[in-house]
Amino acid sequence: MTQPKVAIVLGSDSDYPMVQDALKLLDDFGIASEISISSAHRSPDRTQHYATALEERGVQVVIACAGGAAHLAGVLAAHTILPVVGVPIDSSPLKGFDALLSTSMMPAGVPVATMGIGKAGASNAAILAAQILARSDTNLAQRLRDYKKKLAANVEAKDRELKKARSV
Ligand code: RP5
Repeated sequence: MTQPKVAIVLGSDSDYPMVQDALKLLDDFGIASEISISSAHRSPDRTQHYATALEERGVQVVIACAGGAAHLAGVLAAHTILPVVGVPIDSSPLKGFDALLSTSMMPAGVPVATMGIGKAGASNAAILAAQILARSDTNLAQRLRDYKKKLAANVEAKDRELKKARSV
């Protein structure tokens, strides 16, 4: 089995639908990843052990997704020197605003690179992880350049479609 370079950690199985696009992006970029469930609050020992083993297992970037009073990204960041990307999940009555604040407002010394709330944030976390890995992988860097070209081509195609639809 290929050694994972990116580790995605979910606070709960209920967060899984939010990261499916992100998993596909990592696959499309050819980045080996793993996904696990570990809760900073419900399974603090598991979370600590997982975080401390990441570096020696060859993982390069951690993506932590959690909702509510989300301490998962911060706790992982407390136990590793790997870059931790946090994704606030909109699973609570506060619709992710609580998770956004608790993931982003880290004390000085323990950074969490916090993305936007929900699916878009999870996808951006995957792209950011790819960008970090691409600093030492020229093939991956080229795949990221191609991805950006595809984004731009999609906008132009939509622009053409809109103009066509309005001209009939
Ligand atoms: C957080 O609580 C999880 O990350 C999830 O977003 C939220 C709800 O978890 P469940 O009650 O659905 O397991 O820890």
